[in-house]
Amino acid sequence: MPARRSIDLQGASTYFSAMAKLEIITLPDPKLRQVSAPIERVDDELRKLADDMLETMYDAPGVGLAAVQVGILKRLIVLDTAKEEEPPSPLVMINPEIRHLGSEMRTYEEGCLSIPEVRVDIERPADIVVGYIDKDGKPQELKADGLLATAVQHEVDHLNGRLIIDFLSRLKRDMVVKRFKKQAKGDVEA
Ligand code: GNR
Ligand code: NI
Repeated sequence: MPARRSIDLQGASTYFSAMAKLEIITLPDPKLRQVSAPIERVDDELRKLADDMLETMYDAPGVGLAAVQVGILKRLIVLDTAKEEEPPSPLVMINPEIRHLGSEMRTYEEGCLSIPEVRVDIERPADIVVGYIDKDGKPQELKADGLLATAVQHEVDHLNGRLIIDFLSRLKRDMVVKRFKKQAKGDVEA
């Protein structure tokens, strides 16, 4: 009888599994107000989650996505702010930490996949330095400006339970929340 090589299936289910689109949670889901927990190990399961989040983000489409938006309270964000004519440049940031905020400010009209159809003008620092752990578990530091600087701040806000409506007046914020609560109950289409 010829000897047969045994096949090690350890980790195979994650290794071979196809990417999957995840469901994005929306206002007023209370998870969006929770603080996400630091990640302690970078393993295949986490890399799979990051890939699934990227697929979900590209499908939406969006320029960033925080794990909490797919219901997972971990400090993981994905981003891609490349323009349509540019090649894709997916970024995965584990435990992102903003280390420096520049003094120059810039206003962007921000949207959020968890608050569909709402846009808010938000003034934030134009330049930042963000530290994070990459998919290989290596510490990285990145200087960002433009849309990427804005998106990183938007995503890190998500990890701290902060949303774009928090930049509105209380009256306007309450109006948005009320509308989404009503929608969630299935009352109306507005
Ligand atoms: O897709 C998105 N667009 C966007 C535009 C301006 C500033 C921030 C963003 S992030 C948003 C996707 C999202 O909700 N990420 O959390
Ligand atoms: Ni968002």
